[in-house]
Amino acid sequence: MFKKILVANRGEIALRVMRACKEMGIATVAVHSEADIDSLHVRFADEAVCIGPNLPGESYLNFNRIISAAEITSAEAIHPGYGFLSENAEFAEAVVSCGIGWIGPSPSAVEKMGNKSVAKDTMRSAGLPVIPGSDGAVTDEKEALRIADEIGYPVIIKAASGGGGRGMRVARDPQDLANAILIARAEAESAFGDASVYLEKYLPTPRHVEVQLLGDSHGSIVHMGERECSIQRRHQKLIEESPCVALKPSVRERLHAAAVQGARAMNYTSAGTMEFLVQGDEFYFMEMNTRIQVEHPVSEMVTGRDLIKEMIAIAAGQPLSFTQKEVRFTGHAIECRINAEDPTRDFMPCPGTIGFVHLPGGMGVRVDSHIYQGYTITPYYDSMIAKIIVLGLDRDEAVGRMIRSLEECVVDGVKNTIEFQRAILSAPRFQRGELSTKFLDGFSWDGRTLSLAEPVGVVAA
Ligand code: MV4
Repeated sequence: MFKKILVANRGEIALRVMRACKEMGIATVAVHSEADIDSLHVRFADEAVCIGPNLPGESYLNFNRIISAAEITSAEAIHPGYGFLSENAEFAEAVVSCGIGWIGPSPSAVEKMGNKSVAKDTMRSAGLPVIPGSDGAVTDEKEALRIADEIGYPVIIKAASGGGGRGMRVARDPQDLANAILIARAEAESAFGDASVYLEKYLPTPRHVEVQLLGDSHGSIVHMGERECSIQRRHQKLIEESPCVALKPSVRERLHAAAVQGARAMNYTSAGTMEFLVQGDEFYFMEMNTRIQVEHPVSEMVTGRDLIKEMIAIAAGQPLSFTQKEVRFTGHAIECRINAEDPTRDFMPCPGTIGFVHLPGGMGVRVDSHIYQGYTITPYYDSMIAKIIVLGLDRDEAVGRMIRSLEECVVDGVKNTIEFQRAILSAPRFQRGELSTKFLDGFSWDGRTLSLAEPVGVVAA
């Protein structure tokens, strides 16, 4: 096992990784920017190295400085957390070529899944259901028109190098399509340096359901169940839960089996997530994330297993500590992300110094957060300040427990999304489980009352 690990991240996820290391008896190295000198991850670590100024490019995204910090401190492995360099295949490759352990999937898996069109082709070949559309990228208009005609309108154009909702465009008819392709290609070129786009049938009210996977270097693949992440705003997830209430047992079983089959086809190692769109009883592979995700605690709560510890053990060459049969699913977990943003001002980030803070506790409540009284949130990084995760015997208990936890929560000094989250959890439609990726389309919030637009074609569990 590694004796020392460098955590190439900041905020709550850096703490999360270090907590796992501590429990495993592994020493930790923090890296930090100048802006983060007073951050909890720096204090929490056994050693800390300042790697540069505030902007991510000069610090958390700087290959050489991070690898040098690992070399100086004799760290044997690097955990990248999420965001920053976690899905950068070149960085993973650089780490490995310096003889440092990479706590993540192989660089080739990261690269393959990084191209969404290649990922889709890979999973189609592995026998997974994919959304009807083009085989690979489309370049000419004639071909696009022919494919759209075949699958029917509306269609969606996605950037191959996109993901997370960036670079998408919907076309409702053939007149729309030619224009949409031109715009999508131009946007993709300027945003990702890659103009390639692919086409698929547009699903009107899908649910976003993802499967948590773990693979070891001995060929074992297990799933840790699914998470429903349909409640999002501008492709930022706000609430995640497990299990997904919309899946009947036979569909859930097929979904899990498909995800495992896909991971097996690419000899996947480490933690990963396969994202699907679910419409009715049909599910379709969409993307695979080759990192630990923000919402991973939801799966930890329902299984009682530590995903970060497993990632570390896998990177050290150990087999998974359990088999699929040993994974037992208990109860219902929900996570709310709390951001330092003003929901009455289009979720504008609100940096500032935290005054009084009280984070919730009690039975079945987990809080993953890096804030403390007197901590200053800088404008340089993500605005998430806490994740509240609850476990209940069933969904109703989890919803009640989350509302109670949000009511207990006090974060003075910065505008935040606690009240907004409480309003969503209290909405009858949320409580009935009538979720889709359109849940928040057209909502309004005045700081007290949440109004949701009329849903179309969304059904409860
Ligand atoms: C779709 C779709 C409907 N039909 N693809 C958005 C994120 C990106 N990864 C893919 N996304 C979507 N792809 C087809 N064929 C609707 C979305 C989508 C969405 C997906 C998941 C979570 C939230 C979403 C919000 C809007 C649109």
